[in-house]
Amino acid sequence: MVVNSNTLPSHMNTTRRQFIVTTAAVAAAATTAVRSGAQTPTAAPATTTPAGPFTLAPLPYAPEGLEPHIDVLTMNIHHGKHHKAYVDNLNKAIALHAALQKKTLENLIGDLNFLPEDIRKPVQNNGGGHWNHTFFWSLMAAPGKPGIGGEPSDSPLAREINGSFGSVEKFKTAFADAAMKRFGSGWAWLIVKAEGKLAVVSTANQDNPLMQGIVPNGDRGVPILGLDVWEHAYYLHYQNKRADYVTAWWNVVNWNEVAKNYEAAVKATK
Ligand code: MN3
Repeated sequence: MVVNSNTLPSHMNTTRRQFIVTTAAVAAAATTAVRSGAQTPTAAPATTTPAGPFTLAPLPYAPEGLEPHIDVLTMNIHHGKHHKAYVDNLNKAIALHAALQKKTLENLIGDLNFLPEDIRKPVQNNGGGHWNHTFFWSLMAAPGKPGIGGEPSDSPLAREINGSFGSVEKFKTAFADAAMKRFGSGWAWLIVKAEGKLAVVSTANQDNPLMQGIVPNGDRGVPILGLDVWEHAYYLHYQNKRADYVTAWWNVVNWNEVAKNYEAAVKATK
């Protein structure tokens, strides 16, 4: 496994900051995010997989840590095979584009229309896949510690969820509904919209609410919680029972992280 020297929080902090600002400002702010640390590689043949600039960070917990809610085999395949493939294919897509290799991941996926047309779709799918999974791992933790599973403790996040949805229970119902109604593969999200309000949205495939021009403007915002509802995320353990996976997943949600995401996203809207 290739280890990324970037930490998860720095990816995500930068992501939150960048969403709100204009594209030009995003470009200017791009120096501290998920960066291409590598030097411009010599142009590799498109058939080989370049080693960078993007890398797969290790999971922030042991792969068996989310048992029994998410099984170790699923975690190992999901992270080591699926996520790794997104990273490899993203590197491959930009292998012949030295300038793009210096950009942050948020910069690449935030406005895909800036990309050469022939790599737009591969970057959308694989850059989205890399961002979404890096984010997803950070939102979970081994159950049993304060802030993991259950409901968020009293915090600006909990108060805003209560204010926006009526209760945490009602929020969870709305979120699970978005996860269940996503036909085929995709994600359910809790986002902070540009005006600072919470919303539950869903995207197809590896799209996410940061992608302007791809995701309808009404569904755009800074993700603070996201759930992968691709079958690869649950099929080994839950087979066709997506609802059981969604129900079990709440037991490993890291509310401490979601609360941090919320506060940073709100700060970025001001
Ligand atoms: Mn996945």
